[in-house]
Amino acid sequence: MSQLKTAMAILIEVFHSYSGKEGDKYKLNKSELKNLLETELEIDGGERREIKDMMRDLDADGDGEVDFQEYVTMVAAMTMVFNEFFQKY
Ligand SMILES: [Ca+2]
Ligand SMILES: [Ca+2]
Repeated sequence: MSQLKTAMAILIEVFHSYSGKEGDKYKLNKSELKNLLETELEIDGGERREIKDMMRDLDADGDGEVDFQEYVTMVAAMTMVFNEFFQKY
């Protein structure tokens, strides 16, 4: 598989490995989101309010959970930040 296709497959796989743990299989609830952020992005979710703020930012349709589209939007936004970082240094 090409590199970009592999990256996409991993994005999908990571989402489902967290979203399928509780409740709606295709959405991340607060604790699933916390697990994903802490494990995959090494964001410290220790502070409860931060996760709550993050959920509110990510939850574009306001249903209280993060669906695949909202997750991809987050990953794309973070990828752009990384890209700027690499261009600077
Ligand atoms: Ca879920
Ligand atoms: Ca949502």
